Amino acid sequence: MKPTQQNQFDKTSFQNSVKQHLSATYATTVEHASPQQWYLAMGRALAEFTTLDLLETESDKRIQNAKSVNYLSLEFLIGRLTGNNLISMGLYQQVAQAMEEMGHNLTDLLEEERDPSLGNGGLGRLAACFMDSCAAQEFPTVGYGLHYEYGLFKQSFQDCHQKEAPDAWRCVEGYPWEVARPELAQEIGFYGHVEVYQDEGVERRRWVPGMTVQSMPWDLPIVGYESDTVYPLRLWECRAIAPFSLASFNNGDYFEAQHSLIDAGNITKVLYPNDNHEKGKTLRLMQQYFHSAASIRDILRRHIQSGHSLASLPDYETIQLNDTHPTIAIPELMRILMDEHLFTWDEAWAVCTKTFAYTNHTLLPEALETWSESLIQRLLPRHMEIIYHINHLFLQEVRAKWPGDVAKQQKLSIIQEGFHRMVRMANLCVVGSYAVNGVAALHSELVKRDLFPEFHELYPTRLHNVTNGITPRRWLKYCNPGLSALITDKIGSEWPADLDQLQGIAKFAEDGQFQKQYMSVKKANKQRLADWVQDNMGIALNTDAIFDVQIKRLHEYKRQHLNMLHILSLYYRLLNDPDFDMVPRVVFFAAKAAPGYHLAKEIIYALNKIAEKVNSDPRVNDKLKVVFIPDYRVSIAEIIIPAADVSEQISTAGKEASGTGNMKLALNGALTIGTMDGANVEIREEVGDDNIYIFGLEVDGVEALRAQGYNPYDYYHADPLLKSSLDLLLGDEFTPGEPGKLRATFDSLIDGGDPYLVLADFASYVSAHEAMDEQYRDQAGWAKKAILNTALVGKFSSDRSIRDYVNNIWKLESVTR
Ligand code: 26W
Repeated sequence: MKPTQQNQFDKTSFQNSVKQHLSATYATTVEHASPQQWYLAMGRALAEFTTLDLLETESDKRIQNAKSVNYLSLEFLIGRLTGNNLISMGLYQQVAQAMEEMGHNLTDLLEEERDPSLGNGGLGRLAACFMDSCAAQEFPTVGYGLHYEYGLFKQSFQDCHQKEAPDAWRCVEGYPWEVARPELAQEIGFYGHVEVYQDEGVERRRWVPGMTVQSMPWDLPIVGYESDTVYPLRLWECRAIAPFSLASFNNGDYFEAQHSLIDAGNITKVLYPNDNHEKGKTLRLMQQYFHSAASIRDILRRHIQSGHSLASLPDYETIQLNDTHPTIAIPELMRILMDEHLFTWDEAWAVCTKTFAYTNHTLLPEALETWSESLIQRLLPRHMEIIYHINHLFLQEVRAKWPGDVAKQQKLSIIQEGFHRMVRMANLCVVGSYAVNGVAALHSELVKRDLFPEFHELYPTRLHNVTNGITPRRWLKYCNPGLSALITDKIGSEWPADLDQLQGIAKFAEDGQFQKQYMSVKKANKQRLADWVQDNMGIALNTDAIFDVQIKRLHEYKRQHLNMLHILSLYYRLLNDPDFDMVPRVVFFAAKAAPGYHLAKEIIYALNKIAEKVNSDPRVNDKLKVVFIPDYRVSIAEIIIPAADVSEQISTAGKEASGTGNMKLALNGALTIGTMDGANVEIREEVGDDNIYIFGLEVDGVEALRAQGYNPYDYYHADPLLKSSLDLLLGDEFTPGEPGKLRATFDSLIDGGDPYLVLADFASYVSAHEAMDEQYRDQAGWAKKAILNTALVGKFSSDRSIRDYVNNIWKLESVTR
């Protein structure tokens, strides 16, 4: 299907609209406008199309009468929208031409856009890929998130240390793609108390909040690929209800009067930068409730305005909870149905448990959310009552299933007993949802086996798997135009909407001519990255080297420090073993560390220090370079991924729920070096054992080693290369005159007990790298493997993930426009 925009696009009126925005919106002229203003005006002119389609989609009766999914997520890491939307609208060439005629290069203008970095990492990026796939396949969807004033912090390096700076992603002129929807604003309460009253002989309860704020929605258009469907990503901004209390204003107490304004403004001020680690801060719970309450009200408003009864909610709406962050939506829906719409408990519970579904994204204990009972009690007193009652009824079920088993009740209870009683959000989610899923086959098995085994016994059909995916529009067609053109040349242009078609290039994997074309695209992408590094970091790179890439949040379980040890081992061998021969290699990192995560920041510091020394050491003879690219974000991933030869997916087995960078890199022809963890397991299934480099302990090996008592010293003393590599961290090799400045990593691995088994996997990791080095010397053989990676990872299109959700969980139909 072709977009109407493409057929109706009128170049002259588009150019006029851009000029109109230059003058009317940005108060400048064609002669004086900066590139930034040209980009903004172009964005506004394009957004006129998408806003119209958004409103049309919204008022389409067929959509109102169909079942929709509401994707609730505290994070949507959408990346730049302009280039991607142009591709979806089918207008890329035409707009490039139109802008060229006005004297502007489209590629340069697209560089003017700031990344809206409204997410931390995997979970937020997944939400963005899922929105794209819902729109592409026209499954009715609304995404609900928060309109943070500051997204994830900007990272820079000062003396090799991470420095954080606020990221005001919208800039003063505003973001051209967003449209305010003040008519959909609502009031959201906090604090206060619960009133009990009699209503015709029935005892009822109502919450009287002590503070109310306003939720103001901003819609971003999610444009369906080559369709006219545009769904909203609705982001809530928190505002004060009235600018200030008139009474105190008239008292002359102007600053007191603005107090509420200051408080309310705080709620959506900034995205919390913790990934996989919860901190239990009050403002974070306020964000979560604000997000849930605004979204639930909006869902109910749409439902009622479409003429449906509240009891029929599950027939028209399903609510997907992206991890436990929006869990409070469950008691909120209960509260509204009972207290405002006079449902009985059983009626309300029947609606809730047919409406909510929950995705688990992590098994790490420190990431599982618990909130203090006393905090919820204070902030949301009515919700706490409802949670108690949910738990009371649930524990009756537990007692019926396991009579007399007190330990079971304690383990499963939504309330964790103890000095400070805590509410376990994951337990509340499992009890209140009709479906719970993990994000890769292995992860979902571990969810059943280790995280929720009793829930699985109690509700045997509730737990599912939906393996994650990535949108091929952004992560191949848009970011890798060279490879896209080569693929289209061989198999036609339908593959971005049906990624399994990539199998069609497998038959060219051994075709010498195709291999050369494929590798020359890779080379050009490596040059593009090398140019970026030269321009932005002043490091010269050799594009004949292996480009070895690890890009993801900095976390011990992801083991950037295992990669560091490998680098140290190469450096050691280059300096000490005259016979050591290696293919030149550039190791790239990009990663942000949570500002409070001390060891993660020490690892960044060490990698930067090592890079500084290695890159300028004439003794390594340009065989080894280390490049830590600052401020990792979607737009830099779009440059790194197409240029990668090697993809590092080296988490401790059982720790990475899925990973999605692994999929993007494989799709773009990087060979994975990885553990049997997350989706790596399924990537191996798809590409075959010959085309992936698997190393290290598997989940059962990890467990066995821990059970027998793991001692990192044994490995340190038994493996001379490991010892030599680690010892480099103790001296002043990388910090001249200041020995020991890099010892934090050493200490955590040796005295700290090496909680992620880095030392145990070192030898096997080094051998896997040696095998890759050997393979790279045979370029034809390497090309074959790379081509097969591209050809065989069609399964990891997020279109497939969304179809799995639709068929197995959401049960809804697409509505084509
Ligand atoms: C409350 C603190 C907090 C913040 C974020 C806890 C947990 C999270 C996220 C769930 C962490 C996250 O992004 N998990 C990642 O989700 C991806 C998408 O499913 C997976 O591919 C990654 O393996 C997983 O780490």
